[in-house]
Amino acid sequence: MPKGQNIYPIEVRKPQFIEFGKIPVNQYAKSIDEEKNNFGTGDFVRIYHDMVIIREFETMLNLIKTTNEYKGVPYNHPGPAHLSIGQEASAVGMAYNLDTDDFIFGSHRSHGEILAKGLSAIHKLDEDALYEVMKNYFGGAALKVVEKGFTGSVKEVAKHFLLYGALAEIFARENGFNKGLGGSMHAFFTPFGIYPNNAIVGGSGDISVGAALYKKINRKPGIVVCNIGDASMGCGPVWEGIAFSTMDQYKTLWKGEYKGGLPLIFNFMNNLYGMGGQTMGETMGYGILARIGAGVNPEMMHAERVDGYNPLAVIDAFRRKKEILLEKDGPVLLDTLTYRISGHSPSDASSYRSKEEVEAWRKEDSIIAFGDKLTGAGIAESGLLEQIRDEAGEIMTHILKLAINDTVSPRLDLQKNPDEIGRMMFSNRSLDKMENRTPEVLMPLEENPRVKSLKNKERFYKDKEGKPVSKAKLYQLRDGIFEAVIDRFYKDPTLAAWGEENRDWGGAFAVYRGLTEALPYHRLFNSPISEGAIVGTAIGYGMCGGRVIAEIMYCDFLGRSGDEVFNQLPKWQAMSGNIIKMPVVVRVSVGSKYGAQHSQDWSSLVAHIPGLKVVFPATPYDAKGLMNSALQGTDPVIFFESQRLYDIGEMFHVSGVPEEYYEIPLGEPDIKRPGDDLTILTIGATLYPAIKAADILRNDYGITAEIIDARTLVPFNYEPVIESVRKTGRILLSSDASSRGSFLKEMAQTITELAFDSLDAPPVVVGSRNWIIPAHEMENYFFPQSDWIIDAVHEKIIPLKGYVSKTDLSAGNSLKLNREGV
Ligand SMILES: Cc1ncc(C[n+]2csc(CCOP(=O)(O)OP(=O)(O)O)c2C)c(N)n1
Ligand SMILES: [Mg+2]
Repeated sequence: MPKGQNIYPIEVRKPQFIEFGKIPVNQYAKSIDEEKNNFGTGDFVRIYHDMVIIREFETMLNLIKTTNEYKGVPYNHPGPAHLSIGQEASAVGMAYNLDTDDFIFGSHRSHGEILAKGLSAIHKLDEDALYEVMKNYFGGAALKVVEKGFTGSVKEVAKHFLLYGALAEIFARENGFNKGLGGSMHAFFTPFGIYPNNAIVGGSGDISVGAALYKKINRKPGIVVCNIGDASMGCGPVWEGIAFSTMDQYKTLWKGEYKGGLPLIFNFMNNLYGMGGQTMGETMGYGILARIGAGVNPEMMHAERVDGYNPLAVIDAFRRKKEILLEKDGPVLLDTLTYRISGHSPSDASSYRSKEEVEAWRKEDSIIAFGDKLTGAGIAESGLLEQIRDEAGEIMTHILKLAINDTVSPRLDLQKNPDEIGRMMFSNRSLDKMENRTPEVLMPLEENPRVKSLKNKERFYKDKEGKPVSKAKLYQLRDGIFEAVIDRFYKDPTLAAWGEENRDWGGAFAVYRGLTEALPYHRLFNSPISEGAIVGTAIGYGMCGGRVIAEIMYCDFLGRSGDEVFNQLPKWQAMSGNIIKMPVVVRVSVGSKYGAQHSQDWSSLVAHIPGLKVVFPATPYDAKGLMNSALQGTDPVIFFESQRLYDIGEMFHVSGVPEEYYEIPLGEPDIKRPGDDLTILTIGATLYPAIKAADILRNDYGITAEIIDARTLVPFNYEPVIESVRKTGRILLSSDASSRGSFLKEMAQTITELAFDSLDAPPVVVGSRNWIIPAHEMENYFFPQSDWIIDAVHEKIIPLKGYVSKTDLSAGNSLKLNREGV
């Protein structure tokens, strides 16, 4: 417990100096003769072979891109190809010692890493295991192609399988590793330990940390390697990933076998450029990238620069660093110095670097240099090396012909099955737990102090006499979320939760009070203030097979996790061809009282992103049932919670919130009050002003409003809403989001299309103002009030006899506000 880790002024105020140790730079100095003790002839030749395969693969793509032809085979590839010609030694050295249990993540320039890791896996797996993998992958579709008419060994078939799977993926063919939905920059193949590569620079910087957490928390074998570029050192997710992965608590607070650092290597493939920006000398200030490690922790992340033009130096570094990880002293930072002789992409005219520089690196070409070493040391004859190069050309021609043949390698037929990609956006599974073992907890559920205290709470807001229950006795919305969460912790051994103030504080808004007593550190922990990495690590954890709840303390801070929420979390299920699941629930608290940067409702932003489920309960009954469903599912769910509602009791479900487990399916709106004259559809906390408005409409004007609580934004079943509109002929929609571009507009549009004939008036949206959110004392001028709803009914839907509007809803005012952009 941090309470047991006292920080006394006498210690931290005393004068001292921070000492930095030495960071090795290119210190590998073994001769090839010395290395004969570590490698047999077969090993040396294998290293050469793997580098040649990568070179030929990339050369083939380069020729296809620049000349539309390779060895007489014509093809046009319009998509991306960020090639790694020059970086082969770094890739092969990185992968050489890794097992299939060791996972690699990558970047936009990872073809070489995929092939190196794949060839390493083929080398390590026995033939039966290898055949099983190929046979089971998408029903053996790719295997059938490469096996046909081929008489070589299983290992040779596997080499063809690897090259074909990768190339077919790059060319967007259905037999590709990810059904052609990942493509060049995202391709991966998990059975060989190849995890997603990423088109967003630095995207793997925090996702890979989540994978390492998955291994640690679930005691899985293996390490994780995050292969990213030197320029990604300028990216937020990378810094946040480093912060997250080096937290003291792994070594100070995590207990028993969980104690110790993460099994993770940040391997910067340092080719000295980020597109045209020179990271050494222009766009960064680190000089030598490995320096960064010195500032991170006392271990200096065991940082080191290694010569990535020598495969043996890289292998040596990975062997040493892997030992550090197995001693639980990770993570490690490696600065693997390399150079891409090819351009950033084939269209790159290299206007930012001199011919002399490229020539100087070309002269040191790692494949030629390594070949010379092998022949010089009498390890291989030059004829053998030539044969390897020739064979690489032949195999590449063969694979290319297979991959571009539309009959053998078709694309997904979206003409015939127009919804096929749609079906892959979500995995839509219902799983109690992601793995079968006993969950680690610190006490029986019944003994938990919060669970015990909830037994004495009133689960409906009024008692038997109809009197409102006191706040102290009331079962609140936060209790509903807590019950769903703790229940899942006792069901699913992989479930872990993290975010800011998740542990001793009891969750920022007391939702998690009671969890600290129940759970060991490795299942519930405080994160750094790294919203990007809070979500990014959850993504990595989820895609490896664990269930996770990540928390964003205020909706406004979603901006800090923009890449993770917009580009990563929603994409990987479909981009994998539905191979991976993403059981990640991101709890997002929507604030109030704290002004412009702490009270925004951004549900519309996330609902706009394909691939996310979006939930916004407004009652304790719904909060518990929807959280249960979110946690039972295998899809990413953004779960909004209004801070204005955490204290609220159940007012609609008359039998109160059940103690038992129940699920409310995501996507089903709920009629909170029936009515005949007008439908009011609400999202989130606006349910309550809508109820108040409905009371006034009924009592003063005899108009009965049917109130429907959306509960979920995505998915959404419009049928109950359309049915209601058929009855009432009128609909008003309201939520706390600023009205311009809010999700309500999307709903209004869809309802107009689906129920135009039933509508007596256009759907009317009542949202918040398009302003900054002012101080609490002025909030009533910002968020929709019941008066605003009645004004809108009067002005735009049904004139109310004798009513005088309090706000200006005239067309003129609307035009003016739009003209002004407010
Ligand atoms: C967030 C983001 N910004 C910019 C880009 C455009 N871009 C693609 S690659 C690249 C350079 C990356 O350099 P580095 O990380 O060193 O990798 P390298 O290309 O050298 O392998 C840039 C700027 C991007 N894909 N993602
Ligand atoms: Mg670079």
